[in-house]
Order: sequence, then C-alpha cells, then structure tokens
Amino acid sequence: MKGFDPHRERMYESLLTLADGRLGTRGSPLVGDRATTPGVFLSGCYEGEGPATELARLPPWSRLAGAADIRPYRRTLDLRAGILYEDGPLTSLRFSSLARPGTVVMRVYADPALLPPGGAMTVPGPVTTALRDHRLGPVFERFGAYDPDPRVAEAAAVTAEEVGFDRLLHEHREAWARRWREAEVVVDGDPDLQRTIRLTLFHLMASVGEQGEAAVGARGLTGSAYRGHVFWDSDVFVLPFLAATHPAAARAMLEYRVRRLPAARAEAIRRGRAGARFPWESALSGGDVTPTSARLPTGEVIRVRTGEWEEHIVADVAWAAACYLDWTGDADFAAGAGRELMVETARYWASRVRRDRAGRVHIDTVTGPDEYHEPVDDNAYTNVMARWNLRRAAALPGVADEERTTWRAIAAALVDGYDPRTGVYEQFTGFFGLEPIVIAELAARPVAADLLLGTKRIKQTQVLKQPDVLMLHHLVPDQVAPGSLPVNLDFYEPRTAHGSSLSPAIHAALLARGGRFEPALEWLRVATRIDLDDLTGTTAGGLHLATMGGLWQALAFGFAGVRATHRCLVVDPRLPPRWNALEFGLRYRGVPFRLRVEPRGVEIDSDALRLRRTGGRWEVTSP
Ligand code: IFM
Repeated sequence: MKGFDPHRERMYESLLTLADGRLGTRGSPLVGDRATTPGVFLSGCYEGEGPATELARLPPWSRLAGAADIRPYRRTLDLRAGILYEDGPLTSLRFSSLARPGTVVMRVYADPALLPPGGAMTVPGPVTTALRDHRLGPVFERFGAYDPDPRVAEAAAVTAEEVGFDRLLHEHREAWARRWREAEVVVDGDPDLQRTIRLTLFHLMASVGEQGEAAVGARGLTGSAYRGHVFWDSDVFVLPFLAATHPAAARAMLEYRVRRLPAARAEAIRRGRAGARFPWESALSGGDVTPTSARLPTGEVIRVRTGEWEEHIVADVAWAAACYLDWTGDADFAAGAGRELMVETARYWASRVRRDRAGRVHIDTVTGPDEYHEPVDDNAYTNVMARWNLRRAAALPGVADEERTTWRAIAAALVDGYDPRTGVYEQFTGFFGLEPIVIAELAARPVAADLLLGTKRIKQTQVLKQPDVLMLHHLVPDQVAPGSLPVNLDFYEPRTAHGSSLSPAIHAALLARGGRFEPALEWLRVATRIDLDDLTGTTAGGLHLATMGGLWQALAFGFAGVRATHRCLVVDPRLPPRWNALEFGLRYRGVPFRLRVEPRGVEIDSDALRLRRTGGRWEVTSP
C-alpha cells in the first residue's frame, strides 16, 4: 500500500490486519489522524448486551504519540511471515506472534525526537493490555500482551521482553512457515489469482485460533462490522478450509458451538421444541444477538427478522461437525461432543416440522439463505439440510430405535420442492408464481437488488440475493437429485443478484463442477476482488471472511473436486484449459500431504495414504 489515501485508508487497514488467531490488529499507521480507524480485537471478547453486544475494541499497541502530519510513505504486509512494515519518517516492523498468540512486538527506527521514551504501561479493562517499551537512540522496541487475566497479560509481556525481539521474530517466522506448508495452494497458470489466493489464505489462517473455543465473527479479527457476531459464515464457509488443513482450529470453532449447546437447548424449550436451536447471530453467551432493525443506505429503516426465521443455521452447525469428522476421523469428537451436536440438532428438526393430512412433512415460516424473501414455507435449502441432519443423526450408533425410526420417517416425508419433470427445485412454496425477473438481464452484477427494486417489490420477484437451492448442490450434493446441477444452475444463476459477498465464490465452485469455465472464472475473479476493490463498500468494517473461505472451497471443492466422505477423500477435478495444475496442502485423517491436480491426472506425495483411480475419479484412503 503506497502513500496515504484518507478515503481508502480504512479499507487498507482491514486488508493489512495482523492477527495470530487470538488477537487481531488493524494495519493502521503508527501515527494517524481521523481518517484512520485503529482496532485491536481479542477473539471472543465482547461487550454490551443483547443485539448491541459487540466485539470489544481494545487499546492499540501499534500507535505512537507523534506529530499529526507524520504519514507513512508505504505499508507492506509480508504474507509469508505475517509482518507489517511501514516506511516513512518512522520506519518500523511489527507482528502479532503466531507462536505466542496474544503477544505483540514492534520495532521502530526514527529520529529520537519522534520516539516516545521507554517504560511500562498497563491498561486495565475486560482485557488487560500490558506494554513494555525500550528506547535506545533511534531504535524503539515495544513488547505487549493482551489477556482477560491481568496477571497473564503482565507475565506474557515480561516474558516477551526477556525473550527479546530477535528470537520472537524467529519463532514467529517459523510458525508462519509451518502454517504455509500445511495449507499452501498453487494455481499454476494464473499468477493474478495466485497472489489474491495468498492474501485469502493468510487471513483465513490468521483469524482462527486453536486453543479452547474460537468465536469467528463475520469479519474475523479484522474489523467490527456485524459487531463481530458469529453467523453460518463461520460453520459453512470458514470451517471447511481449517478442517482440511489445520483441524485443531476447526475443532476450536466447533467447541464454540458445543459450549453453547445449553443456550441452544434453552431456546428450543422456550419455543416449545426439543433438542437445540442455535441462534442466527451469536456472541459470548450463545443467546440470540441478531438486531431487530437496520437502516438501509437509502435511509429506510427495516425490521430484521432473521433472528426469528433464519433457522437453517441449526443444520449448518451439524454440517460443520460432519465436515470436520469426515476430514479428521476424530473418534473422541464423534463419540462425544460431535454426536451431541448431531443428535440435538436432529431432535430440534423432528420437533419443528408439521405433518399435513396427506402425511407430507413441512417446515413453515423460515428465511432461507436468500434473505430477499421472508418468511417462506418449505424453503428447499432448509428442508433438505434438515433432512440430511435427521438422516446423518439416525445413522449414528447407539441412537434409540424409536427415535431413529421417527427421524427416518420425517426425513422421507419432508417436501423439498423438486419437480421431476423439469429437474428444478422450487426455492420455496410459491416461488415459481412470482414475477419472473431475470436480474442478469436487468443490471450489472453483483448488485444490491433489494435497493435497486425496493424491499417490498423484491419479495414479489424471482430475484435471489445468494445461492439457496444451489447451496445444496454445493454442500450436500448426495442429497439432491442426481444430474440436477445443470438445470438448477440454468434457472437460478441468472436470477441471482449476488447481493451477498457469500455468493460469487459458491457460484464459481458450482459452475466449475458443471464444466462452465468462463463464468466460473469470472465469478471467482469477482470473489477475489470483494475486498481488494471494496466491491460492497463495506471493507472498512473488516474483511469478508466467508468470501475467503468460499474462495478456497471454489478451488478445492469446485475445480479440484475434493470431497471428504466418511469412507475416503474423493478427487474429481475440472481444470480450466488455461491452468497447468492446481496444488493444495491438505491433511486427511491426521496425515498431512500435498495434492497435485493436472490435466493428465492426480498425484499425492504421501506414502501413508493410498491413491487409486476408480472410474473417472480418484480416491484417497487412509489405511
Ligand atoms: O451470513 C450472511 C448472510 O448469508 C447474508 N448477509 C450477511 C451475513 C453475514 O455475512
């Protein structure tokens, strides 16, 4: 990032964020003015109540008191090593230690007159900030630590000071080198995409810790948009990348859900249901923190009902647990907390459905992923995910016969909107009767079609915000009618406004599965530019982590056709002619390996895994 552009500064601060899985620090300049929004966030540390609950903003460690007109000439983020360099009257490098999450280190070179004196400072609060400064002529060093426990913060800052700058830097570089070895993706034949994918992977890796529980908000640790609340973004978009590369972090994300099972159970009871109902937006307590109103850019204030109706999150949490299990085979999780997640969510659906006189089962009054239409009955995404949830739980060993039989019967009778004559799923009851506007013919996409057409009008049309039926083809391809992807792509893609940043990457994945490389690459490109070009105008509030997870999924699940099942890892590639190869760092059933996909075939570099070709695809198995 060259120079200082006050209009785009906040966007750059998001892009230049340094995080270590636990602590995130926006890449603000050492000295800044009102155009800057410094921010330091500790994962899971919220303040406030109810919908106003937000990720606490902590005192910044990478700011120096100085003359207001000192501006950086350039800031450079080294993605390999997780180091932010700043050049200017103050020249510096800083990092948030991946080897010691929560510890931060900075060294500044400058005219001594511009540097603060040495000393120690402790800022109390819900999180204690402990800083220890040293100045030797033109060199200034700061060691800091953040922790809810003041003693831990103090001790970590003292230890960092004792360990010293050079060793801290060395171990931090080593830690990042290990992470890159685990997860590096190579797109051989597309240097532009390669660069943007590196940025994506960097932020995905930096945003999620592996100790205890990881509450991953919509913008990770890069900003305060959506108040740091946790959505399905975390379970469905971010978690798969970690399950496949660094499972300890995926397990920590699931631990966040496991520890909120009591709150989810209480919510189910409050609604007269069984099992566990996870909230659409959550923070610390596990209670629902979804706001009840919002102001649109047009000034219009609308009621927000997603907290009441967007219930697919219940099945999304179960899907995340299954995804982690299929990649890792973690037996303890399968027998313990994972099983509880699966069973309690299935129980919720069994108590949530309605059976009609003809014996068909329905789920009424929900919001699907396409939030332009709500509430609706029998949303295909919600129903099919609930069906999958019931079946997966029914297949678990030790489930009582009566419950298993009930779940299977409900699953078999759940309507899903599939029309066998056309092969198209109806997104919800009545969708096909709406005004058949094809948004692709009306506007350049991505477009906020609810603003374009108005929030009332959009409900009367077939315009979608983001994939809904198609999300099923992406997440649970075995649960939709075989061969139904092409017709559903033909029908739904041109009707999708991509009004959510979650949308383009998933379409790229599906278009790749369908062998439609030109549009697949175009939507992939759009997904890579969401934050780099600030396509939604909201990057100042933090990076779109779900888009980033979706990008990895587009490459891994879409183009490379990698899919973990309970039995093996399937690899069924669709490589665009202009790419020479795709390569991934992955970990399957505890074995790290590299997967290389080329037009002539597939290779892995591990003797601990078996690769064999069956039909037109490959299977990786662990002995
Ligand atoms: O979870 C998403 C949702 O799918 C679309 N609106 C924004 C949310 C947070 O990213």
